[in-house]
Formats: sequence, C-alpha cells, structure tokens
Amino acid sequence: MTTFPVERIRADFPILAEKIRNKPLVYLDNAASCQKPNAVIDSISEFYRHDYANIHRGVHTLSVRATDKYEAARDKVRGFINAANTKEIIFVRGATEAINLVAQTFGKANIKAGDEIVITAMEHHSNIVPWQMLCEETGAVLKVAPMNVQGELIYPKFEALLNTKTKLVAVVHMSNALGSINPVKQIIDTAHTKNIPVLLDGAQAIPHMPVDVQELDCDFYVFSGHKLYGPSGVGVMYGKQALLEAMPPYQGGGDMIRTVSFEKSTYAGLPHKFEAGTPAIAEVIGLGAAIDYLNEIGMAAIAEYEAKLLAYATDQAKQIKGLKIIGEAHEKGAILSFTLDHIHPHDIGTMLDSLGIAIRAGHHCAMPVMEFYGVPATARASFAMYNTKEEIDVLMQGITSLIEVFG
Ligand code: C6P
Repeated sequence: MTTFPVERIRADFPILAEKIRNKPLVYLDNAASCQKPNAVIDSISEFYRHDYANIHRGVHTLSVRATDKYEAARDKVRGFINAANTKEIIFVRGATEAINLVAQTFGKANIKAGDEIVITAMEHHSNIVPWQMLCEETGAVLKVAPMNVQGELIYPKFEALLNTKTKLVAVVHMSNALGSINPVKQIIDTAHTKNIPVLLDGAQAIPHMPVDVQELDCDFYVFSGHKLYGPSGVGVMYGKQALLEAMPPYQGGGDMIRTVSFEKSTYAGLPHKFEAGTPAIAEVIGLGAAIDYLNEIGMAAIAEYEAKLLAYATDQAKQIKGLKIIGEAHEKGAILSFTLDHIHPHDIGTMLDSLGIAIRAGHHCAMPVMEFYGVPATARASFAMYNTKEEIDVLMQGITSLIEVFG
C-alpha cells in the first residue's frame, strides 16, 4: 500500500479533515456517496463565478463558454469509459434515471407482452422497479437469475434463462449490498450469441475499476456522478449509437427538438434527443473535473489499492467473534456488509457515528438481497481510494467496543 499516494489524495478532500462528535471523521459510506476533492468543488465555484450561463442557446460569450465546458465534460466521460463517440454519452440525473430512460424508451419500443427481461438476484431497486413497471405496462415477464450464498451469480442458471423471448439482460456490474462483481464480459458474450442486448448498472463499479465499454461490448452502461467523486444530480447513460438512434426520445421539451409546430415536432440528433430542458450544467462540469482528477491517479492503481484495503478489512472482520460477513464473492469490490449477533444494524450505525465513523445501515435499496440472507438489514462499510488501513483499525476497534458494551 506504500506506493499509492493516499495521504496526498486525502489532502485534496477538505471534508476528511472534519471532526464528527469531536473525533476525526472516518468516512466509510462511499457506496452511498463519495466525498468531493477540491478539484471538483473549485471547478463548480469557478464556473459559477466566471462562466455561468445557459447552454446551447445563446450567442453571447458566457453561453458559448458554458456550452464548451459542458460539451468538453461529455468528451471526458467518453474517454473515461472509452466510448466510441460523444453521441453515445447522455447526461441524466443519475443511474436511476438512466435505467428508467432505457426502460421507457428502448423498453417500450422493443418489449411487448410475453417477452422476457432477465436481471439477477442481487440488483439494487433501481434495476428492478423500472423493469417491473415496464412489465406491468406491456405484459412482459421479469426473470431473476439466482445467486449462491457467497453472493455470486449462478452462471448456468443465468444462461438457462436466456431464450428467444428474452429481449434484454439488465445486470449490476458490482453489487452495492454485497460487493460482488459479476462476470459481465461473459454475460455480455453469452447474451450476444443470442442477439440479446445487455445493460450494465455500473453505479458501484465505476469508482473502483477501469471500465471500457467497447471492450465489454455492453449495449448500455449507466452510472451516477456522485459515487465517482463528482456532484450529485448528474449521471450518465451510455448507449451504443445504433441503439440510441433507433430509440424514441425520453422527455419532450427544449433542446431535444429540431423543429416544433402545433401539427408535428421533429427531434434533435444524438445526444441532445435525450436531454430535454436545461440540464445540471455546473454538475456536468464538476463531473468532468472529477474524471480529470481520477485520470491523474489512474483507475488501475485505485483498484489495486482498494483490493488491499478490502483484503485487510475482511481479514480483521473475520477475527471478531459474532461478526458475520454478508457477501463473500470471489470477485468482490471494496464493500464490507456485515451483521453482529444481538445488535441491530441501525444500532451499529448509530453507535459507530458516536465514534466519528460513518457507515450505512439498512437494506441498501436491495430488499430481495436481505430476504435471501434472512436479515432485515446489514451494516455496510464501503471504502474509497482515500481510506486507510488505520481507518479500518478504528472501525474494527469501534465494532469490538460496541460488542463489549451491548453484545
Ligand atoms: N446505491 C447505496 O447506498 P442513484 O441513486 O441513482 O445515484 O443510484 C442508484 C443505484 C443504482 N445501482 C446501484 C448498484 C446502486 O448502488 C445505486 C445507489 C446507494 O448503495 C444508494 S441506495
């Protein structure tokens, strides 16, 4: 872990110097949302101070500057996930909106009564409910590929679900409740042999590993800016150009049209066809700054560092009697979900907060996962590139002390 410049990175995140309840903040709720580096905070503040105006509309200098910055951020996102073309990068509010967009456009255009959509047992509600809504509207059927007790997709059972009725596979790249990383390349290759398009929910994967959408050959890839050290209120829906061209628009309004008359309107080309109304301009620019920042560090280096953090945390957690890790997939990202005998996860969360440690307790918007493990909730420590081994020690000491008091 010595070569990764974690102390330099920590110094870039002002909030990490905060004291919570008179203790140094130990922020381990990164899967819910990451903290922001100065580069992101400053880019937004600079934009509002010097360049702010609406985009794609004005001929005046500020509007041109704002448009240039907004579109430059689109190209940064394109490069970050190695999309072939900026037309394939659609800015939305977040992963949730991105999946709803695909369900309401691609879904309504291509999925009809009797067709099937395949998801997995470890999906976040965002990759369940939009498909259920679509199924209710169209009469299509949602199929769920099961997982084993480690939290791994049972691949033969997934494969067995694919047939001529399957019109879409929608799979989480990395589970938020378990940390499991799905074999997405294999999933995509298998689905493509049957001409089935694949959507990847990359909300959790994107901050932890390099993602190359051309290499994966996924048809859609979605994520949120706020989990990628960027602002909230902005996210990305990547789609292959040919699919996006064929899809109807999502929302109607300004910026997504070519011509409007009371008789008929025609639509703008990609990517604007899917970006109706004034978007989250400053947030998109902030996301671009987050990507610049991450590119300097390197996603491969981040993945390597976080793998060591997770291995250390897992090792330490296993030494605590009464602690049960939920989710032990062989391929796993930096998430440690756990329960403690006789202590409710919400109490774990509250008591750790009194020590300055932020974790998440609850069902993590993955109620079917909780049901599978027979628990109402878990406590979840989720790590980011700015976390340290010392912070994991503080977490483990905190857990041990609360077991001594309440266990
Ligand atoms: N998971 C968590 O604490 P939004 O809310 O649109 O930014 O992201 C939704 C989403 C979609 N897919 C996965 C795998 C996710 O983890 C999330 C968000 C947060 O785990 C909030 S529930």
